[in-house]
Amino acid sequence: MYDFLKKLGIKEVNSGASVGGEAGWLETGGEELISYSPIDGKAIASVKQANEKDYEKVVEAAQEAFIKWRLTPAPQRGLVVRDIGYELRRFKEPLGELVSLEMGKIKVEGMGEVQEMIDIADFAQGLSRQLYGLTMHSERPGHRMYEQWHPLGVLGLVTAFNFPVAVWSWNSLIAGVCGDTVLWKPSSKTPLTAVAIMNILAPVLDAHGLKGVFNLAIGKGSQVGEKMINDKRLPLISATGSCAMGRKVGQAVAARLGRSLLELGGNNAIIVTEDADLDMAIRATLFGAVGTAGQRCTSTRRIIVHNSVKDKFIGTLAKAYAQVPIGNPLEEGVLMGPLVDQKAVDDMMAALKRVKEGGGKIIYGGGLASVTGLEGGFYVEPTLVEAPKDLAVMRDETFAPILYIVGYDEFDQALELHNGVDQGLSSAVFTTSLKYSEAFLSHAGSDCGIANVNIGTSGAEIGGAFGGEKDTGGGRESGSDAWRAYMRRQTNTINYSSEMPLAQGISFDL
Ligand code: UN1
Repeated sequence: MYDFLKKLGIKEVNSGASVGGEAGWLETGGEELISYSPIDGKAIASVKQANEKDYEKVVEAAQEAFIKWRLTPAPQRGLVVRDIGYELRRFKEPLGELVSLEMGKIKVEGMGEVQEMIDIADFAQGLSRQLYGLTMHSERPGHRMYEQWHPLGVLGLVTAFNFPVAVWSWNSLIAGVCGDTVLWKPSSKTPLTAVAIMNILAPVLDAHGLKGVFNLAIGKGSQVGEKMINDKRLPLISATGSCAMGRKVGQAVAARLGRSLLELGGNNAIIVTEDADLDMAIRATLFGAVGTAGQRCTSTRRIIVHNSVKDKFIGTLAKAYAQVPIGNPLEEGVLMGPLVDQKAVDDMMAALKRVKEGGGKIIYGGGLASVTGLEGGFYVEPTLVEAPKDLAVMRDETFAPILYIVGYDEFDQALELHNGVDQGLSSAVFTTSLKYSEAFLSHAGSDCGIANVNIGTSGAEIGGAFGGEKDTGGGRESGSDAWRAYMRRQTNTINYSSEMPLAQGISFDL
């Protein structure tokens, strides 16, 4: 066993459900789930999953805790989150390493992910004193109007494998200062990072005497996930994953008139104009498309490049691709680790088959990559495709390092191609022209939730609201005023006069 696993309290067999604190682990009754590392395909450790009964216990604990937690003053809730931030700082390296081991991103990216957690903890603590509502001028004399934000209840949180810990923190730490309690179902591909988080949290929760505020239930869809989306006791479901998953979650939650916050697929493009700084564009593209082996929601999947610079762009990028060190993500110097599992490899190969059928040309890569000593791992080559404008597979999000390159002549045409997909998460333009950059950011420009100039599509800071439009689901998480999704707004009108005037000037006297 790796040393960092011990530091994080990972055992050979771990409980899959916790209601917080050292003693909060449940004796779970579900099936055992083995977590395999994509690095070598070998088992790391396992989790005894939660079954329906365990799920029930965890929801009840979360509900019970909410009754008290919602009355704890928000700045005091902020202090708990602050202490979680301190612990995350202490465990940044081992947790980053575990993320790397369990999902395959390179160690610096794993640590970067933990840094996002630390940053959001700081943000959330500040926010705990700034959950502001507006005041309005009443149209009636002697009346006052204002709005206040109340805690919502138990948040049901479903996270994906690719950011197994950061997305937990964006949701849980913000929801936590908002006065909600949280029931977390992590991806079954990354159960151990979830166990590690609960272990890191345990001493903080114990020190503050908290149980049931931050809860975990690792389990099968039928025993945990399905239950959550249909459970009226969870007023908000926040889910990250594919568009197909989001459609299912969104419909189930809507059917019970619950709220959902969806952060789904992206099909992120960069427009490279004729006057762009190509060196910057290439560097951003490389990180965006090859980083995390193309497994970020924000990964760059399409380049829409002006035809006058297309060949140069492709030539330089192909050279850069040939130099990408592929291998064990825990080793220094490696820039691309494996895909998460065999299915991800199969999906990539199926997409490349469709590329060929649709008349696309593979300029670089396209195959599996072998790493000596790690034959059981899921390594692929980063792949560049020169694509005709109407290549059907380019419209889908394939969670793999495939980058489609399309040429254009007029900027309007580039925008049309850019917006001509179902997803709307992240986007960027590389240009030195004010005209293009403003057009890209205008109402008629990018239709995505994130639009950048001379910055790539991935690697967003936590301070902004994160999420996208169209099939990306419309949800916003993390910074700015994304906290509002985790609270309920109440409009209050107070009459301090001795009269009873009605609004809209209505008279209703006998
Ligand atoms: C995700 O892929 O689900 O902007 C989140 C980024 C990261 C978060 C990605 N800060 O790439």
